[in-house]
Amino acid sequence: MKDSINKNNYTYNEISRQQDIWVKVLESLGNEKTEFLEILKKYRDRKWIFTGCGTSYYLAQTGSYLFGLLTGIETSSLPSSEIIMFHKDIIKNDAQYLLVPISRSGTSTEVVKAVQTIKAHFDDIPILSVSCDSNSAMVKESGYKVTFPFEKEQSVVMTGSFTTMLLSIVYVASLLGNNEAINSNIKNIAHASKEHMQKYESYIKKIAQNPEISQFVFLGQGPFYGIANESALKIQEMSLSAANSYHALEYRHGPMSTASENTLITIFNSENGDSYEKELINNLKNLGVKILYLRRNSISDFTDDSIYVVDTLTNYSDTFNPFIYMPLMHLLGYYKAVSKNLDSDKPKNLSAVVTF
Ligand code: F1P
Repeated sequence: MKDSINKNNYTYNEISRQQDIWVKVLESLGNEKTEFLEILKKYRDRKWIFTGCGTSYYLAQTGSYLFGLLTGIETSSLPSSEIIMFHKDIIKNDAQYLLVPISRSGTSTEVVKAVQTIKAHFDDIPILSVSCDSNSAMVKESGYKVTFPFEKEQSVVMTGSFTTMLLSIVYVASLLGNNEAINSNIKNIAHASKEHMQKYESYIKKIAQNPEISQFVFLGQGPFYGIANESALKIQEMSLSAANSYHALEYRHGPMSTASENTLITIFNSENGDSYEKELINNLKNLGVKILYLRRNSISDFTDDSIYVVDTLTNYSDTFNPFIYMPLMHLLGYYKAVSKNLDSDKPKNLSAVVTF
């Protein structure tokens, strides 16, 4: 599938290599299993607040959701700036919380300041950093860490780092339940995701090349809300296109007034969402928009030739489909940029780390 443009593009290479990295990262995290389990057991009665900026904030949204689902631990997610500015309103009693700052670089200003703010104002909030850089300022300020060997991403836009850090969170969470099905899905997810990405790459490329599409909307509920937000950010960063994201049914309450025949609406199927999504799709079709439906293959009895459909090759639950859906959204952003003659390695007005 690689053509010469792709081969020389950091972003494309980092999208393509992501599943291979997951395998190595899981191996490395496996060596720290006992330490992770100790942290989980010690702090399981606290509320774990996941935080980050940009992509890492959207990762906090999906990561906290899945972490809560797998462990039963109470979780929430916040942009790091909220912690800097509103920590006094957020933290009621410090002994009841644990902070999980997330950052590819570990140096984004707000996430580092959020960690410092928590340390300065509260005596008893443990910090468990998640990062692709174990030597970063954020990690050094934290008592605990989830880090792994990671060949630094050269691109400004975060792609493989998002899914890799998400998988590290799911892995750590899985240790508490030690559920056989979950453990086996963790082992298989890299292979399944790669196969899926390769199968659908040309399909996604074709959609991205449709010149009629200039506005993007991403709809997801539950763990897919963070995935919808991250997908919108990828399209904005890479292809400089207008993009928004919502909880799926929220789109009907106002935002759909902006829909047109130039809008592509991507819907991320969830186990709890099936019946609502079918109705939503029928509703949206009346607006004349284009629709891309990423869905579990177990509901493929619902056929509709007037929309784009991607069926998963495997029957994963909502915990694992983020790893199946997200790489395709990376490719959508990448190929939309290519079709607009933009270099996704050099996004406008952006740098790999935002500091101020
Ligand atoms: C987060 C971030 C990205 C964004 C941009 C700059 O960095 O804001 O979300 O896409 O490339 O960096 P980090 O804190 O995860 O390193």
